[in-house]
Amino acid sequence: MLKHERLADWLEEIRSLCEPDSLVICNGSTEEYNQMMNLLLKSGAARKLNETKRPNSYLVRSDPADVARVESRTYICSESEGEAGPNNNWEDPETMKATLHGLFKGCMRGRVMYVIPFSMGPVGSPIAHIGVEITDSPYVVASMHIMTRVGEKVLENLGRDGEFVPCVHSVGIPLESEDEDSIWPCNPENLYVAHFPETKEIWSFGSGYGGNALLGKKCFALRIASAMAKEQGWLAEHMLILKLTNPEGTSRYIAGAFPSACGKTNLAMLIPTIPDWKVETVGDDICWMKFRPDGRLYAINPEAGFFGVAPGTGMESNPNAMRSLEKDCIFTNVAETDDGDVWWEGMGPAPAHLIDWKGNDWTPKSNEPAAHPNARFTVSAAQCPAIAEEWEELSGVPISAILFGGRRATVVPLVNEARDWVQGTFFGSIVSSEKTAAADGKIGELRRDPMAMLPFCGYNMADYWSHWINMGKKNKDFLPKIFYVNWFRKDGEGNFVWPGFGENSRVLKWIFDRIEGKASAIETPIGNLPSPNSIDLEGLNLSERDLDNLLKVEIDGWLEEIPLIRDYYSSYGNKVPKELENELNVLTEKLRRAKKVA
Ligand code: GTP
Ligand code: SPV
Ligand code: MN
Repeated sequence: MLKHERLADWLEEIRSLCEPDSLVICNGSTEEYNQMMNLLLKSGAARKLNETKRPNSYLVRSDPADVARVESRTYICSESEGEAGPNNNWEDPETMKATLHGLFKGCMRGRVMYVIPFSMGPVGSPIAHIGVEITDSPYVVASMHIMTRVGEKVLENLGRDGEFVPCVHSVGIPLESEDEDSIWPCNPENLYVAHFPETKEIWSFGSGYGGNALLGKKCFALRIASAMAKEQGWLAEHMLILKLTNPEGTSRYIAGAFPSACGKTNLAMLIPTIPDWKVETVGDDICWMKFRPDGRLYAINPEAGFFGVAPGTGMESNPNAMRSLEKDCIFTNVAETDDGDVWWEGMGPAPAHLIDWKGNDWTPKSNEPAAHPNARFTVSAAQCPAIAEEWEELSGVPISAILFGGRRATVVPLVNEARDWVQGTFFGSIVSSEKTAAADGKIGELRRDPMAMLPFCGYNMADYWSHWINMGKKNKDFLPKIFYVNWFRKDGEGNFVWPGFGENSRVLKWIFDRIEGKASAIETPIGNLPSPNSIDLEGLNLSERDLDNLLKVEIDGWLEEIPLIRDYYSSYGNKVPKELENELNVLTEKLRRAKKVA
């Protein structure tokens, strides 16, 4: 049996609390995966897709009330409210524990308690960490197989007393003997996604979907890991990692933070439209970074798979994603075609008839989308044709540039280079973005989402900014360059001005050449913008007017932004690092001067 005493004791504690019928320790095998999928087929939650068209793949439909992360029910339970900060919902740890114990008491009756030992990061990497998720959902077990490294190798690595993050999950619906199970059991009225950063524990109740339930992802790899990273001097970020190679064969690694459903997967898998440049994928959502003794910042992708947004993904926009999805996939809340394949908005022309994500008939005349806007695919990263050969390198890859971005129709230019790490941290801290369907709430509303971490920072955001500033102070020699990018500017008619997707390679090229000291830039009040003609626009049909729009310094727009940033900063009281306050003052001063001259 288990040689790790603390793990064994904890399993016993949770077993006696949740009262499952039985307990299974998962080994991560294909057989186990197939068993889980068979359970989902039997319950009606999953359908097997056409074996010829989409081998070994499944379509799962969740309950329509359980389709995205629920930020309003996500808690950081640190000792004091100040430590959690205004960026988080806070509850006193003891109070939350009492609530959770009430909810979890007997919650797995009639069900199996699965125990999933998993590693975030390649087993044995000095940047990796181990977790153990307890769950009563076969969908979660199957998804964790794809998204993390599961099994005996992890237990071996844990040994007798290794560190692990305990993660407890239940869909929150016990099955009494006479009950018939729901197809997708969940308990939205009593939903809690609770984190205890001091004791490094995660408890999640009532949802079976995505970031609420696959606890290795946002809960561990971002919220708990960000707290660990602060204590231990590293960075846990909501970032993609890509490898960019120029025509001469020189490669650089770039990380990029964009809010949920704002383009990380797409950028990570991009196929350049400029000749002889190459992008390969290291990660598409989460990035853990540590300084090594050589002074460079090294990154790993702690995940083993992609849980990507399906709508908008097509052969036009993201062929590498489409090719990753040809087999061995789980699709959740997409539409089903008459021949047993999948479809979603943005994949291509709509078929004349579909079964929509809720299981209803759908035709192009229907008023609602066929796939839920937050429909997702779950697939092993190894299946991506553009995966970089070093994506599982134990020591990680050295990062040369960090990008911050969001969805902004105005004000923020296509690309803007920070003069140094402090200004780069300032850029990250002021990112705002239009809300997407990845979380509950009003779509399109502009909100601050600093470093794309607003929903994922496991402690006070202002302390996190200080941590960023400190990381830069300690390691001055080879700091990555930082850029603020925006693919989402719109014209007066509401159309995107920049074509985006593969064309973003033009911006990546400029960034690469800035790292190499080749491309030129002009100093402006807001940062270093590309000088005229320094972005390669060869072969792109972009009008002079559009280019001006993309690269202009909107002095009035920025001046209007200043008081909003000031208000946002002051919501953190006096905790905002003085370096960032200073950046804001310098920016204000420069804008005022520029306005006078104009
Ligand atoms: P999470 O998995 O939620 O963290 O999201 P993500 O950041 O990986 O987002 P993803 O790449 O899946 O993009 C989500 C949406 O943004 C899709 O609908 C894309 O079509 C759209 N998108 C991505 N890149 C671009 C771009 O360069 N331009 C435009 N206009 N849209 C884009
Ligand atoms: C996000 O919302 O940023 C995601 C999807 O990557 S989820 O795993 O559901 O959080
Ligand atoms: Mn994400």
